[in-house]
Amino acid sequence: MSASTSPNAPSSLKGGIDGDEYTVTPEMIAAFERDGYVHIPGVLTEAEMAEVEEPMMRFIKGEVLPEGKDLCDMSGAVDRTPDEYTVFNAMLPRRYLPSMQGNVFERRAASIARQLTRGKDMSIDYDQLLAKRPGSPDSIFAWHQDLAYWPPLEKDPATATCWLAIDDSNVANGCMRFLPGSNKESTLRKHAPVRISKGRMDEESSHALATTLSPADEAAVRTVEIKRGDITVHDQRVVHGSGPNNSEGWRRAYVLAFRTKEMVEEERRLGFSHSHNDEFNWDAFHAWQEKSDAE
Ligand SMILES: O=C(O)CCC(=O)C(=O)O
Repeated sequence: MSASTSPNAPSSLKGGIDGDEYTVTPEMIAAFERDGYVHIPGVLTEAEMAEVEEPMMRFIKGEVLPEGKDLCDMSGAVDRTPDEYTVFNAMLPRRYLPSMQGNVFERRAASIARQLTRGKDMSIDYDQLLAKRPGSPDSIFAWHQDLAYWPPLEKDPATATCWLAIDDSNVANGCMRFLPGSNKESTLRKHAPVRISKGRMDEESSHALATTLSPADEAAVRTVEIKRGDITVHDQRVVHGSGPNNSEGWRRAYVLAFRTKEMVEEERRLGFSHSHNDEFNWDAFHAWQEKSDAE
């Protein structure tokens, strides 16, 4: 075991890499349940990072091309070519590059998702590569709750979304930020499609959704700076987003979302795969939005 995380904890409570697994500490589980997210350091070693960085670069260079809307700009812009995207988003990389399946991040994140949900049967629901272009003031990932993107199905909704930093992630390059405790709110906040005003783009909406924060929320926000190889894990309800990349380098992240096996099976049965090309995706969202607007 390596990468101990709680220097003050008795050694039996220290977390860290243990082969294909990563042992999380009780404090990490408590933080995840309380705040809706947790920072877990040292999940991949520098030697292991190549196994995930190399395939990611094949997507960024355009050597692997996701179909249709699975390659998009999550800044909200809809009039750009991939070499102009400021929040470059490749959905479902393990579908488009099957050699990624079973990689070291998948294996370790699976053990983390299981422990953070106290032993639930968790499966990979989707994966995603997100890269913010250097010096891009609009590379903002709008505030949202992940559940707002997904159909409200009657199965155990537990989710552990593991966000791996490929580059050190900090305020300058647009690290993740969370509103701790928002995961405990009884109802989902209202979301609307993001529109960036630029040329003809106003008329169209992008895949991205946004909710707004009150001044009290703004004061409570935590920006979470993490190192390459660290992850944050968030649940399905915590409000989160990220600021622009004002640095000279890319801010790259590899996201693996685990949901309960029963939920993933139900989503697939209904034709929802988290592909942005899914018909079900938008139909379900609009129906649900209309229903909640009427309430
Ligand atoms: O990478 C980002 O900035 C945002 C990612 C995100 O919102 C998510 O993985 O749910």
